[in-house]
Amino acid sequence: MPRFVFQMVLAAFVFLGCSSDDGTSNNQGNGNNNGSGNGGGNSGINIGTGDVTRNATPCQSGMADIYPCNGYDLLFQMDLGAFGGNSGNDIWGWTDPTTNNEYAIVAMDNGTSFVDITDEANPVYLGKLPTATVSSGWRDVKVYGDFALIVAEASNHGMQIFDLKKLRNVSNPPQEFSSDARYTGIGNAHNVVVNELNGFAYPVGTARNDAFNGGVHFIDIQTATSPNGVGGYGTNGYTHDAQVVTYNGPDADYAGREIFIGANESFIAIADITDKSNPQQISTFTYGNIGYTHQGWFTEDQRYFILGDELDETDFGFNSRTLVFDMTDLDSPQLHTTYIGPTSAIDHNGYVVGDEFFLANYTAGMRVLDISDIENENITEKAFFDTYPSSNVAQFDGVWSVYPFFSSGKIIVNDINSGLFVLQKSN
Ligand SMILES: [Ca+2]
Ligand SMILES: [Ca+2]
Ligand SMILES: [Ca+2]
Ligand SMILES: [Ca+2]
Repeated sequence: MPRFVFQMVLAAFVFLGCSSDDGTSNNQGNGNNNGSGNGGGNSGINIGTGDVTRNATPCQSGMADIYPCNGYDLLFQMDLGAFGGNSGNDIWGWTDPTTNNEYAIVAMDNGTSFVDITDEANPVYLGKLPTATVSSGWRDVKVYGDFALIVAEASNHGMQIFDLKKLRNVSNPPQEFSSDARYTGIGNAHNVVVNELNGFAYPVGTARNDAFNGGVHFIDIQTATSPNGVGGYGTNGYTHDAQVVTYNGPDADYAGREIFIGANESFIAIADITDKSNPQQISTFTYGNIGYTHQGWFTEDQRYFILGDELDETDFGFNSRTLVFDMTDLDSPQLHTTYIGPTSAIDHNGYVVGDEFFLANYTAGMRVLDISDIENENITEKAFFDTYPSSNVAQFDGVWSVYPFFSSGKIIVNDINSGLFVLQKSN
């Protein structure tokens, strides 16, 4: 979310009161790794107990315990207290390639927690990696191979690099973890993007006055514990969030190229970043009733890009609006259709799996959209699980993000107010 809005809305909260970052400081441009972890074992941070708040509860007659639902059951919930957190934010997942065990990586204000969700009847909270510097309401995590990459809007945070293989043998959980490396060529960052195919991490939303104007930094993580900054792209200014793909879509002009699609606050920017020393703008485009161009994701065929604007609901008063662009020609994308949801809640992060779009819809919870007929502009809601039962109003509460990529079909959700929910499609 745009931090200026979040700060206005929640300025009274203690967890933001300690954050002084304004997006204009604490970056050192294109520096390199300092090679060291962040110490650990004695941060004094509350790592929590890992207590399960709610056990398995099927969705029956539209409810799972107190949660409105359709088509998804609750497997278990661990609230923020289980992790010693004060506010939840991003979430991602890791599947151990040797055991196929599945892990939730749960980001929050004061650190990142790791939960083995393989056996939903006996989830194991393994431990927590504290923030590298101070707390922040904005933390973001992605995975490359066996490593988690973690950034935050905390002064001088840099990018933590955590070897997930350590989760295989935790003798006395939960424990306090330390990072295995930390890239300090950035300070604060709003998000981090990974191209899983080529071993680069791309922090975005860094300081607006840094070497790349708060755009994107290119960090070679092919040897993950030795991250190396090799450039960046700032032609289009500040990037809030992005996706980077090795392009395999319909525009033959860019076959096999590495393509960056940035959500740049008031427009979308597409660039060819294959040559890290000479990235090239492809196009920029915008749309009507713009609020804040927030985050988007390609359909699997890379023909359509599904975009969330985070402030259009509050600025214009319509229900949840998600925009779909036809990207057949990356040089000239076109607005294809607009999806309007059933509630007034704001749309946040969204991800595509097959013919489904998993939307983190703040106070309306997780929403699952059927995009199988997106070509004919037909998008319909097929399921939901509402982790924020008290309302569906347009405010920054409820689901921050959802990770729908586990092969087991488990869906993990991080709710700002009530932590980790692990869900599964109803039988
Ligand atoms: Ca994020
Ligand atoms: Ca919207
Ligand atoms: Ca083209
Ligand atoms: Ca709700």
